[in-house]
Amino acid sequence: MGITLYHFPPSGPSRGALLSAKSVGIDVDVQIIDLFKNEQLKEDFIKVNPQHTVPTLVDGDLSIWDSHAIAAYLATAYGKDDSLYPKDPKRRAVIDQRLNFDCGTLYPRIRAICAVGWDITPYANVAAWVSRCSLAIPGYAEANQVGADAFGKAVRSKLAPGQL
Ligand SMILES: N[C@@H](CCC(=O)N[C@@H](CS)C(=O)NCC(=O)O)C(=O)O
Repeated sequence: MGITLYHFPPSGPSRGALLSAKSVGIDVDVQIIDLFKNEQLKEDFIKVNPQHTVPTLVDGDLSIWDSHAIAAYLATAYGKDDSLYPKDPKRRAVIDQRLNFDCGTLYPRIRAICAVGWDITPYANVAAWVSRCSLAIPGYAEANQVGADAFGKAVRSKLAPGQL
C-alpha cells in the first residue's frame, strides 16, 4: 500500500513535508486539500486528521500530522541511512532542537514575512540556507517555489496598495 500525503502547495508546513519525502527519496501519493475552499473541514478529512491540518500523512494504519513529525517519521522509516535523522542521541537531539525551534518559534514569526517577498539578501545566513536548500533538496523548485509563490500572491492580494 502506498503512502498518501494530504497537501496544499501554498502551505509552508505542507511543502516541508513534501520536501522531506523528496529528501528521503520516496514517492508519495499527493492528495490536494484546498484550504482556500475549506476542504480540510470535510467529514472525510476530519476522520483522517481531527485537527484538520495539512500536511497529513497516511502510511497503512498510521495517520500522522505536523510537518516535523512527518519529516522524522519518513527519515526513520524510509531513510537509506540515518544521515537525515541520526540514531546517535546527541546528534538527534540537535535535530530535534531545530525542529522544535521551527515549530514553536521560527515559523510562527516568519510565515507572514516570507510569503510576501521581502528581500532576504541582507540576512546572509538565511539567504545562504535558502540557497543550500534549493541546491540540496531534489525537486525543490517544483515542490516548494510554485506553492510559495501562490501563497505570496494570495497574501499580497489581501494587502492594501503600498502596504508591503
Ligand atoms: N505545526 C504544523 C502546522 C500545520 C498548520 O497549521 N497547517 C495549516 C496550513 S499552514 C492548516 O492546515 N490550517 C487549516 C486549519 O487549521 O483548519 C505543521 O508543521 O504541520
